[in-house]
This record gives sequence, C-alpha cells and structure tokens, in this order.
Amino acid sequence: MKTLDELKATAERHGHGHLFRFFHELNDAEKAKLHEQVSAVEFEVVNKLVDDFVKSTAPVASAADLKPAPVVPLPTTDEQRQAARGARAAGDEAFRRGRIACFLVAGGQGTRLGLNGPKGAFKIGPITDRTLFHIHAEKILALRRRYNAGVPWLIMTSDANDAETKAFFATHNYFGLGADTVRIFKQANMPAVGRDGTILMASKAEIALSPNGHGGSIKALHDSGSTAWLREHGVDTLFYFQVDNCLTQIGDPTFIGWHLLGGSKMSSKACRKRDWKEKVGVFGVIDGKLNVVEYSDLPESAARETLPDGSLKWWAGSIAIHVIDLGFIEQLNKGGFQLPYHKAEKAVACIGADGAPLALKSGEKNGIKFETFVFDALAQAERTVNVEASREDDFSPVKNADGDDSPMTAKRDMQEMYARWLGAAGTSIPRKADGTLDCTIEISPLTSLEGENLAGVAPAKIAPGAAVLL
Ligand code: UD2
Repeated sequence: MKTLDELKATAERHGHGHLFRFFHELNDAEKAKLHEQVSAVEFEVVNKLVDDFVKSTAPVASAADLKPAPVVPLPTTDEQRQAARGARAAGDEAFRRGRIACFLVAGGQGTRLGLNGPKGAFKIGPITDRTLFHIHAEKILALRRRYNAGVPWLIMTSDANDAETKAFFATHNYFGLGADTVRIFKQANMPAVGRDGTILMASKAEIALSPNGHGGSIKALHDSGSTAWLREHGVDTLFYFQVDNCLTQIGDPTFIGWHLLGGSKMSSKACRKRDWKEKVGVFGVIDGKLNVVEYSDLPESAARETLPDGSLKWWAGSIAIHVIDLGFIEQLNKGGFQLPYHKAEKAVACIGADGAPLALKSGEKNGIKFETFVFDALAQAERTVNVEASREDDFSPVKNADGDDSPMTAKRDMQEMYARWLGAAGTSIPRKADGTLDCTIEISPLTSLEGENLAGVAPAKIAPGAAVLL
C-alpha cells in the first residue's frame, strides 16, 4: 500500500484530493479505513468512466448493429427430443464425474424490494416460508444425492451483505450441505461519482462505494482463490445463477450437456419475453459475437419491433442463467481483461463540501454508479451456446414488492409448476372459476427436482382449499 503522502498526491493528481478533506478530524481507525479504501480506487479507470459517461455520452448499442442470435429451441420434434436426451446424458455424466459446481451471484443490494439484508433471506415457500437461499440449497443437496457427487456451491457476496450472508448460512447450519463445501466470497467495489465527476464521500471517513456489478464475479472468482479451489476439487464447469429466481433449475443437466457437447466457453438460457416491456436483456449477435443488450440500452422502437407473424423480433430474453467453462475464467484472468462498465444514475447518500449529509429531493438521482455485467464476457468467448428455456419451468424472479416479478407471482408460478408435476403423477387439482389454484402446494426439491419421484407420494386428489406439502 502507498504511504499516506503518496496516496494524497495520487488522489490530488487525478482531481480527487477532496477525499482527504476531513482526514485531520478522523480517529486512527477511521484514518486507517479511509487509507485502505482510497488505496483500492483505480483513479485512471474512474476518470476514464467520468470522461465517457459523465462529461460525454457513451454510445449505447444500436439495434442496427444487432442480428438475431441462434438459439437451440425447446424440443418439439422427435429429432430435437432425441438431441435433448443426448445433451441430458452428457450433463448427467459430467455431474457423476464431479465436474460441476454451482455459482450464485448474490452481491446485489435488493433495493427495489426495499430489503435491508441479503435477498436470499427472503421468505418465499408458499407453505413453509422457506427462504430463497434454503430452496437453492435444497436443490444443490438433491443434486449431490442424485449424482453421488460433491457439487460445491460458490456464493458471491459484496461488502453490502457478506457478513449477514455468512451469518445466515451459519445459523442455518449451511442447510445440511457442510460448511466446507459452500464457499462464500466477496466481489470488489466501485466508487460512485457526483454529477461533476468527483468521487462521492458517504461520510467524512468513507467513500461512497457500491458493488462493481455481477461482472465483478469473473475477477472475484480468481482473486478469492476459488478457481484454484475448484480445480483441487476436480471441477471444470460452473452453473451460474441469480439469487432472486425461485424457479431456476439449478444444475439443469440438459443445459450443461448442450454446453459441453457444443465445446462452449460460456452458454446462456434464453426465454421468450413476456412482452416488449419486460425488464430483461435480449440476445443478439454484434460483429459475429453473441451479446446481451440490456433492456435499458435497447431503444423502445427496437424492443417493440415485430416479425411478420406478430411475434417480437428481439424475443430471446436473458434470464441470467449461464454455464461457464472454468478454463475460460482462468484465461480471462491471465490476460488483464476488462469488461465494459455501464452507468446507473442513482440516489447516493453522501456528504457535501461542508461535511454535512446532503439533503436529496425525493427522486433526485445525484450520483452515478458504474457496474460491469457478466454477460459481456460472452463476446470474449471463442464459442457460445444459447438454449431456449421455458418460463414456467425456469424463470420467476422476485424483484418488486408487488405486481409483475413479485413475491405474489413467484409463489403463484412455483405452485403452478408443482401442480403440473402432481397432475402428471395423477393428482386431481382443484381450481377456482377463474382458473387459479384452489389449494396451496409446496414440494421440497429434496422430494422432487423436476417432477420425478412423485409416484406413490402424490395424493389422488386435493380437496378445495387444502394445503399439500411434500
Ligand atoms: C438482471 C439482468 C437482466 C435479466 C434479469 C433476469 C443485468 C444488468 N440485468 O436484471 O437482463 O437477465 O436479471 O432476472 O444483469 N449482483 C451481484 N453483484 C452486483 C450486482 C448484482 O452479485 O454488483 C447479483 C444480484 O445479487 C442478483 C443478480 O446479480 O442475483 C442480478 O442483479 P439485479 O437484480 O440488479 O439485476 P436486474 O434485475 O436488473
């Protein structure tokens, strides 16, 4: 680490000398903390972002450069079903050989849900109130049992929730997975800047930092020693997923098989968009490389574009489920790679020049945060595979307090999936006049991961208003 004088000179030289404005007022612990925080700031990177995003406007993706991406469709023909069975067999085999680990990115702040703690601690089980973390954990435990394999679980957190996430897992005894098989590590931070491009201070002693986006996972996997740890465990392939999607088929062996058979470095699941407004990125090819254009970067005219049959042209939404080759992550980390940053205008709590907290007007976005996105690594992958997923089996995120993508819709979608499974196992399911379920259903992933094992445990009939917990 640089000495204080060196650090002050560096900050000064880059136009951020104000970070030390109140240094003389701080106690020793605060001084040490600020010294550490400022040492971690990459001033050249921040100033380049300020030039690109604050002082001028970086170009957003133009739909004119975008070509539809090839997608392996959901199987509808015998030939496609047979190919899918081949992919499934390859995925099953990779699991049995211990090649697969699961990787959850959970460093986000869950602001839209108005949460304080980690989003994974959100209760979502329709009967049991199981949390998102608990459901994810049971899916991984079920995979371990099914394949008699280690299936390690990596979880990326951030300064915003690392301690609470670790405490949550410890309190719940790692949901029976074993502490030594769940590896929790932190991503790095990025400073937020104000409208004038200077780094904001959260207090006299702290920079306004926030997690550097889930793209930070590529570097954090390496810097935390996780890539080396995975190699020691014989793992070469990661199943990547987000914390808020209660339906994710964690470790979907067919998807993993498509990735492996295709010799892919990074693969993705695509889901038909609900409507043009849905807040998911869309897949497209730019300069021959697969990309995701985030919803906020896709012009509305392009998002609304339709094909002659009336369906959306940019229908292939990213549901943020990937399979990533470990060698690809190692290779990126060798080359001093950098994923592009994206900007987000946000309300950032900070102090003013006088050291007093800045009073923000309601809705005022005084700051700019910078994040990298993991899907930008797709363009750096030699080969990619994109596989269509069915929404009802794979995607129902908890993002908003109510309306679309809320706890209400997530619980509904989970129960509709369980009802389909039970229906296929012969259960008669009660429904109300409007077609919605007239019962409450919850099936633990330890009982069934994808509708299997229900013969013999599925009831013949569910009475109206009854609750069925399997
Ligand atoms: C993300 C995708 C969107 C779509 C949607 C599906 C981006 C930019 N957009 O939208 O295209 O696929 O998901 O649900 O990803 N996270 C971290 N560290 C960070 C920031 C986020 O770990 O610094 C995690 C976060 O905990 C969550 C995931 O990344 O698990 C997604 O974050 P989000 O909820 O902010 O993404 P969202 O809903 O804007």
